[in-house]
Amino acid sequence: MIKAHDFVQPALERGYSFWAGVPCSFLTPFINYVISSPDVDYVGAASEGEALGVAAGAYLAGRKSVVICQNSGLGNAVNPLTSLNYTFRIPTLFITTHRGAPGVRDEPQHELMGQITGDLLTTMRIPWDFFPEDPALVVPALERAEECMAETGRPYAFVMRKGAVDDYELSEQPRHPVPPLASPRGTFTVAPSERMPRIEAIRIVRDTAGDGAALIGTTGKIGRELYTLGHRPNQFYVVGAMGTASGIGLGMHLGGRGSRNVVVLDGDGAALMKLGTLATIGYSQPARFLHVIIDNEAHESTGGQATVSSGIDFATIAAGCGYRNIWRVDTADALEAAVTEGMNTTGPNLVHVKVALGSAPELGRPAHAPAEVREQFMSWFPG
Ligand SMILES: Cc1ncc(C[n+]2csc(CCOP(=O)(O)OP(=O)(O)O)c2C)c(N)n1
Repeated sequence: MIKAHDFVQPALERGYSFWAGVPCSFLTPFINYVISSPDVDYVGAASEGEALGVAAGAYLAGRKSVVICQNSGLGNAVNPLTSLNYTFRIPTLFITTHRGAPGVRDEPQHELMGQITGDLLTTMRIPWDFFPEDPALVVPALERAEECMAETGRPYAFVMRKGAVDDYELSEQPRHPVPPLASPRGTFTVAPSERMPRIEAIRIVRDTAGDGAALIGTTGKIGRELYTLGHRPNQFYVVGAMGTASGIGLGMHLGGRGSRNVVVLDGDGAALMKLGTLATIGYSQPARFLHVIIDNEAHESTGGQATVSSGIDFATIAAGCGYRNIWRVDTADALEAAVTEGMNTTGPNLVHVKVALGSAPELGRPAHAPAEVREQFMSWFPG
């Protein structure tokens, strides 16, 4: 058994100061220490997939990051691990517990995942080892993890067994101030058949944001249309890991300590897939964060199948989550005005823009390889 600080302090000395995760009872002493440590920026995520998005965003802003979770959450993490971390070569240090370990009495819901945890990591080509349980083994274990991640540019995992870390009392957790409930501005006035094309909305956001703001385009044709309008190093296309664009934007803002405006171009389908992230954003209060939900009421990228968004008021949801300024728009002028104000007033802010169903003709895919996009973005982002 080790004490939490036996691991966290040497990790901090190596620069791992940005952590995100979801608790597990096996993690309690460890996570309590992490949350209580003044030197750690910790984001309590709504899901493990979101935690990986947030940690990836922090990495893009130049921070070494760690995700901690239960192995049940490994299921929630598979998509970002395989199509965000792997694809872009984002080396997050991943610590998962080992509920249901063979031979250890545990609850039935952990039985299968307990048996396959190591195999699942290996299948995802994530090198891993058991979390060190002797203080003398911590630094060598961290060195091995760092060597691996430097070599592959991809995650490395530690699997934490029951009782690996000694008890640590949870200190009082600071609560972020809750802003007054925002009143969304604007209403939708244009008939669905008359709405602007999605690429027109993206063009307005891109032009208004300029090249001084980080622009994150979600999975599918939003990212592809953003690329088609012209690649710039401040643009990052989340080609996989649908739903994580907003978490990536949050991690980027927090990791970069608000040094840049961050603008997320989300889809209605993607926003719905990780709706919990709106709560994490509202709680975290990133001041220079603008979330634009480009709503065509469909999964247009996969053929136009309806989402439930025609009956969803994202503006009210955002207000309830703690966003500060919120607009509903469906005209070009109103979108430009909302983005301009949204980037110049303390956030988190949200623009819900309704657009027509359809795509730009002959839409290409990013010709830049994901790792190249990531490298360019990181060179652009101020260190
Ligand atoms: C986890 C995951 N599920 C499903 C998909 C397939 N997929 C790619 S884009 C997309 C639709 C995205 O819809 P939305 O966010 O509303 O954007 P739109 O295409 O309408 O602009 C889907 C379902 C995926 N890439 N990843």
